[in-house]
Formats: sequence, structure tokens, C-alpha cells
Amino acid sequence: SRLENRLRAAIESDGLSLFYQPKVSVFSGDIVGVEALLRWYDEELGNVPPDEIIPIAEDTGLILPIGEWVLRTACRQSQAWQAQGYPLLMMAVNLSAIQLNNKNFVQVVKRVLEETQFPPEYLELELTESAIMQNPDRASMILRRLRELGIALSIDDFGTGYSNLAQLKRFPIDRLKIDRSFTSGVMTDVQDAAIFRAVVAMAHSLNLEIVAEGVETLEQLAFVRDLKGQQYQGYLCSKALSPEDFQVFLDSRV
Ligand code: G
Ligand code: G
Ligand code: MN
Ligand code: NA
Repeated sequence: SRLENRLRAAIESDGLSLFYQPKVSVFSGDIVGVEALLRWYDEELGNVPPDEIIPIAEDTGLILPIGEWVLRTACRQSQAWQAQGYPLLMMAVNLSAIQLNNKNFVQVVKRVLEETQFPPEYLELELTESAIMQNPDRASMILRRLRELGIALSIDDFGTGYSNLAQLKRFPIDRLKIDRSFTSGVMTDVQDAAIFRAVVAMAHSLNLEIVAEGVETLEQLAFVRDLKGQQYQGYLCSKALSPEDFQVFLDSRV
């Protein structure tokens, strides 16, 4: 397809980029990490959102070179910020099921970490429930190997998939990111608030940290704080920013 051909060209011509959205400590307000998010501006197509890029990349196998590029670029960016005197932050990268199920995946991660000299304890990989549940036995083995390298693991968009926490307990997960569709309703929708509370309670009992996605208001932040959720992301703090704008954002906070 046209989109596929343009995407191939973008990979070869440096046409992809990453934006970075901060992750914030609910208690201190400190920036504790950053999530790398794929961006693609095409001369003909304009901005193509990741929701459109990723499915095509998965169908065509392009997700493997793109995913490796994302990982390498995020690690390099983090090292560049550190070299400029910014504190080292957790760097979170999103993974597709296809990457997780690729036989070379752990090798690729190790190679990128070596190449970029990035400390694995500062890398976090975000996976959806459905990515893990496609092949749970294999996922369990791969996640264990990643965890042994020191890498942190999160479940992204939690609550939108078909799994539940009982199924997730066999995976070496550090954090749950509660999908922003629940966060957006906690002040207005009793069911969203109830689901959010139940997820946090179960996560606490399984020693999983909580990240609330899509926090936009102080009231939503207070709701998360009252439940002792550890981190949030959302427009209340910042949208995803270009590397240059992320530096301006960090400079403005001190
Ligand atoms: O950046 P935006 O808010 O539009 O992200 C939309 C979705 O695309 C998110 O769910 C995010 O997880 C996914 N996404 C963004 N960047 C990447 C990436 O590099 N790899 C994968 N697999 N998904 C990504
Ligand atoms: O990986 P994930 O699916 O969580 O990607 C984050 C997506 O959510 C991106 O598309 C990002 O632009 C969007 N997003 C991040 N923070 C907010 C927010 O506070 N409100 C809304 N409506 N969207 C957000
Ligand atoms: Mn994510
Ligand atoms: Na998400």
C-alpha cells in the first residue's frame, strides 16, 4: 500500500522521530521517568499517529526495524540528556507483541544496551495485556530474561484487555498503567471510579506499582493520591514533547 511504501522510505531516510511524555511521582511531583512515543511526519500524508503506524508496521514486519530504532533512539536520547547535565530518568519504550514473540528479541535489547552504554535498570518496557496473552508461556520466559537483565516491565493500557490480575501474577511485572479511559471518568462515572479503586487495591496486594494514565485535572490527581497510586502521566503535567521542548520543560521546573 501507499502508506507501507511511505513508511519504508521514512525508516530509511530518518523520517521517524520520538516524543517524550513525563512520568510524575504522585507524592513529590518530581519527574521520575519519561515514555518515548513514536511520531511520523510525512510530506504527503502529514502527521500519521502511532495508532495508524503500528498496525501497518505489524502487518508488514516493519515493526521489527522500527521497534529496534525506537529502543536505540530512546536510549541514545537519554544518554545525550545526561551528558548535558540532566538527571538520568527511567526511559519507557512501548513494545509490540510481534517484537516480544521474535526469537531474537532479547539479543536485540542486549545489543542496543551495549551499543548505547545505557544502564538496564533505567529501561522500562511497556507491554499490553494482549501482547502477553498471545503466547503466555513464551512471554513469561522472555519477560523473566529481561527482568534478569535489570529491565523494568509495565502493563500498558491496563483494564482494556481481557486478562485479569490473577492471570498476570505469573509474569514478573513491576507496574500497571491504568488506561486513561478509567482515569478520565473517576470524578464523573461511579463505575470508572469503582474499577480504578479495585485495580489499585489488587495491584497493591500484588506489590505492583500504579501509573495513572491521562490525568488532566487536580481532582483526578487527588483521587489517585488518596488511593496511594505512585505515578501519573497526563496533560496536567505535560503532553508528549519533542526532545528540545522536553529540555525546555525540565529547565522551567527548577
Ligand atoms: O503518542 P500517542 O499518544 O498517540 O500514542 C498512541 C498509542 O501508540 C499508545 O498506546 C502507544 O502505546 C502506542 N505507541 C506509541 N509509540 C509506540 C512505539 O514506539 N511502539 C509501539 N509498539 N507502540 C507505540
Ligand atoms: O502508550 P499509551 O497508549 O498510553 O500512549 C499515550 C497516549 O495517550 C498518547 O496518544 C498521548 O498523546 C495520550 N495522552 C497522554 N496524556 C493524555 C491526557 O492527559 N489526556 C488525553 N486525552 N490523552 C493523553
Ligand atoms: Mn505506553
Ligand atoms: Na497507555
